[in-house]
Amino acid sequence: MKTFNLCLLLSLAIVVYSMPVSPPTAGDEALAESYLRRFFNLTEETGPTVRRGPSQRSKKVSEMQRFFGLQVTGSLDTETVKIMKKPRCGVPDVQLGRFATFDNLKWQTNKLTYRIENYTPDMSKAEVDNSLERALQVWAKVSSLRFTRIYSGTADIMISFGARDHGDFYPFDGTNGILAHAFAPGTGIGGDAHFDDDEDFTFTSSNGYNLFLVAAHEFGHSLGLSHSNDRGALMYPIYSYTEPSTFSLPRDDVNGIQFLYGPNRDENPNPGKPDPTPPSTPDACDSTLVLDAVATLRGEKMFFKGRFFWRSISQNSQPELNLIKSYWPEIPDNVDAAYESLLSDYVFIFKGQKVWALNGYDLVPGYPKNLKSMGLPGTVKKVDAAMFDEDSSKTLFFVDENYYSYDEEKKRMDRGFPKRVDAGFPGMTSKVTAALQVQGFNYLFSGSVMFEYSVQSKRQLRVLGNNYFLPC
Ligand SMILES: [Ca+2]
Ligand SMILES: [Ca+2]
Ligand SMILES: [Ca+2]
Ligand SMILES: [Zn+2]
Ligand SMILES: [Zn+2]
Repeated sequence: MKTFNLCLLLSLAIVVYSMPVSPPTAGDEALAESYLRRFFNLTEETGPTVRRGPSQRSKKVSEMQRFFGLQVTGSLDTETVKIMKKPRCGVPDVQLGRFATFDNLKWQTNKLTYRIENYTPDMSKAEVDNSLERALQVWAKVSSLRFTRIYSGTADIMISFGARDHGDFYPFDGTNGILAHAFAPGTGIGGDAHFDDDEDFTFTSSNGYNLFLVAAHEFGHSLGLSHSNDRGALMYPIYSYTEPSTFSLPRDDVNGIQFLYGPNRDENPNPGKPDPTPPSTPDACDSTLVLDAVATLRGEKMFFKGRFFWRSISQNSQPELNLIKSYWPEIPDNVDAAYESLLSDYVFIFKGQKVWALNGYDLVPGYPKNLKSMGLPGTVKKVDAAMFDEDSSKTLFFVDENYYSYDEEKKRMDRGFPKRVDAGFPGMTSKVTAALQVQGFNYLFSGSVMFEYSVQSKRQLRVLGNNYFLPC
């Protein structure tokens, strides 16, 4: 056993030397061991006959990195450890891919019963009832499934709150970490959902963990879905907050539940109105993709689209897709514009007449402020795109067919503005939807194409696809 540990240490030391990252601590090592065992089927070291080499762990780290869309290094780097520390569901992630099912394990009926066995002290009983009921309706709305609550006896889906050891072989882990787990369809414990009562569950607030969101995910398991690696899916294993009152089941989950149980054939509850299309996760490979906003952040690039943003650390590595809300619950989805000011070292993000500021990845207190704080006239209700010009230290705001030049130092708009966009960028006659300056070039996005301009000559050089900076 000793020699094995030494081997592992040596191989880690080599990895650490070759990368400018902090080495994993002993705590990270232990966390990784239990995380991979629990969620990626890393086998335990038992006795001298079943000795696993460091390559098995490395394989499991790679598997996990692939699942979460991280750079696949096979070693415990900072990003990987960060994911391991996030609050999540207790069900394993072993199956790769978009919506996945437990080998087609499903209920043989579409009429299911549920029973709430006990309550959490975090919320009123009415709030718990309401959260769980709405969480089941998320699935009923888009499928043939129907749920009936019973108050005694055994239901298909028995729902309970418990802490640590709570009667199955999967004890909870105290505050954070695992929030809940649920069992695939079947008799007895099959279909049941358990919530870790060491968590602080909430009804409407974004503090603690929203019971409706956690439960909607768990019931996905109760109905036969396993984890999805689609960052936008409800069945993604890591918890993230979304406004529950406007929650709409994402496309990947709808596909999953309809694959098992078929669509909802009942009449549309809002006659005249078509059913809302389930929100889908943007695809960097989609050549028709129209980005909301693009900005740099201390050498990284950020591409905003809907509820999401890609974070691109270098042009050679796979960009990482995240939910805006998982980084900044305060910043709205569907932003208008963003830019990095090299003067203040802040990234400004715009939506409507509001502007937020980031210092690195941290929100700057005192924001959101009004657009007027950027020197824009009150007649401007929103900006379409924004860009920082390194040479002049001016910020350009694109509004319809015009653009403004703002002097951040003097805190005022430059004289002679607004100008028509094509006066400053010859040939740019369509609307600018996002803008970015990179190493002497201006990139003006218009819909799904991007125009490259030389900062020096102001000439248009190339027309590029919007994923020129966003490899897929
Ligand atoms: Ca059951
Ligand atoms: Ca926990
Ligand atoms: Ca925009
Ligand atoms: Zn889960
Ligand atoms: Zn349990």
